[in-house]
Amino acid sequence: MNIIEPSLDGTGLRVGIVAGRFNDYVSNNLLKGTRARLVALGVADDDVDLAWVAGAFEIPLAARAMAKSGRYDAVVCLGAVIRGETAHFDYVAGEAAAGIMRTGQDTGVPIVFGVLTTDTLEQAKERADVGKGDKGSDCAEAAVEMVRLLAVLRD
Ligand code: INI
Repeated sequence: MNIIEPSLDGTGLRVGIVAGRFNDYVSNNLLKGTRARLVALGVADDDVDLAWVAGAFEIPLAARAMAKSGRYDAVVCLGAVIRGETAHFDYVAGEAAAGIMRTGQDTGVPIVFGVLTTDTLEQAKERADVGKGDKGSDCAEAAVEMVRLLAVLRD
């Protein structure tokens, strides 16, 4: 069996980030983790572009525009949808997830799903916190790994 080893070499990669302003405290912490990890993996900070959108519902459209622009090797989507008391959660979270997945499938550009879906704000804060869950950092790794993996698979 031949195992395709994962590469986390981010040298030379250009990454787009779309972040939802809704629950921006959480998004900003996710962003901190993503940015720091991208740089640690060799991505130049100047090669990372960030676009804010109103909320998770808007993320797929902006991510698709970034992916189709040809300017980015990967797009990272960051945000937080918190259940609260309303059924709105299911629509926003479900459509964001489906739209983000579809964007990757349709464009062939790796799109990373860093939209937290939690029952409470506390859970979202904990997962986003750089010193705790650091989900933003995981997203940076997933982006770089997918770019490198697809390059091998498409070769
Ligand atoms: N957007 C979020 O990113 N998180 C949420 O928790 C949320 N809630 O709870 O409603 C949310 N709603 C806004 C939505 O994403 C759109 O911005 C809005 O509906 C305008 O299209």
